[in-house]
Amino acid sequence: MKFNTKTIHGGQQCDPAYGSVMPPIYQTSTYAQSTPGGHKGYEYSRTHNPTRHALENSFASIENGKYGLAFASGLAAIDAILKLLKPGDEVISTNDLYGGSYRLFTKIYKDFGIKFHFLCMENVENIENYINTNTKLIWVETPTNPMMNIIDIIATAKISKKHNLLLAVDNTFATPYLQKPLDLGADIVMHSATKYLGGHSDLVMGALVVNNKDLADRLYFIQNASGAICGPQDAFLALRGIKTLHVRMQRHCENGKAVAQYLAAHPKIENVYWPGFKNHPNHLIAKTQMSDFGGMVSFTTKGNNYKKAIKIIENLKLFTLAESLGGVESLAGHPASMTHASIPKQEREKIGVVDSLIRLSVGIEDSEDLITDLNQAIR
Ligand code: P1T
Repeated sequence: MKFNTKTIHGGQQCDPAYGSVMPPIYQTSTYAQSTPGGHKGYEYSRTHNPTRHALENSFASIENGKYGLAFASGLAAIDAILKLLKPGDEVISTNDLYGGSYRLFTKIYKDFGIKFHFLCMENVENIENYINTNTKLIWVETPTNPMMNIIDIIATAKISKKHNLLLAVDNTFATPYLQKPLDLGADIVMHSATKYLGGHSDLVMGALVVNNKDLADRLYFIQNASGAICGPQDAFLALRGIKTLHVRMQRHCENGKAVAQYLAAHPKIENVYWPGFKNHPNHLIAKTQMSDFGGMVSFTTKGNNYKKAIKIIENLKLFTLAESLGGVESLAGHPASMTHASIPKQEREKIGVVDSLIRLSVGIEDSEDLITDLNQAIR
């Protein structure tokens, strides 16, 4: 099955009870048993739920993986990965990543005895300098949030395999429409399904997909033991969202390109971060591992002017100022005070998250309207 077909049919079957084409919302916590253990495959909804199961199959299918897991949020999915580790273990992570992931690493798991090294992975050779016998996991986000850096997944996977480490890739920005980390050698692919997979800004959810049975069993154990599962209503909504992922992503990419090109030509704009530009430092890697460049664009105002950046954000009418991304509607955010506020200013600025940085999640409206809106706000 090819990708577009998988978004609609992958891992899915008509409901065996009445043939309903969409999986019913099994809004139940528990399941009748005829005798202890005599059930139809479902005992308790923290462990299994048919609607969630259909979604987990869909996650696995679109990421070309064998096992999918759905969680209550993207961070709950990352939390499950970190629970594979033990005190004393070390993690090597991208230094430019979602602020909430950084907060989970440094404010929760650091206190449980796990050591994190944050580094620029644009030069993957850098990773080997930090590997020692305690290293267990490499954490990669690509494209990165919000600087749109690209990390070479194939090259990183070679290093992780050589040293027998796990490689986890946060594929939230790219989605499997653009990039399939498991095919490129990653062990775990992770999503904030809140974003493009759900696609309509109406749910909060996380996803993991793996190929290795032992790893899947350990993660299913953690999912059940810790209990950060998503509910059946949200599973239904995510399934519905995934069915249009390919058509939405196509438009996100077209509009992202139009907006990035408009901004790059604007005299009041300093830097535009979008991996589709030929002069983006990792453009060639992006071209190799992604099929297009996505709908996320970040930019700074001329002279790194914070006040002007805030004025632009306040003046936008069609772009809504809000946290999050990946919905059909366009959003604008101010990473320094919003999504990345939990990263200390000094650390933030080292990676380019300056106070004048604006991040756009370019939606699937008419691009002319989006550009008209940006134009009036910048003017
Ligand atoms: O919000 P949640 O579903 O828990 O997902 C966390 C997360 C993980 N990884 C990436 C790359 C993300 O962007 C996010 C969430 N990001 C935002 C809310 C945001 O506006 O950037």
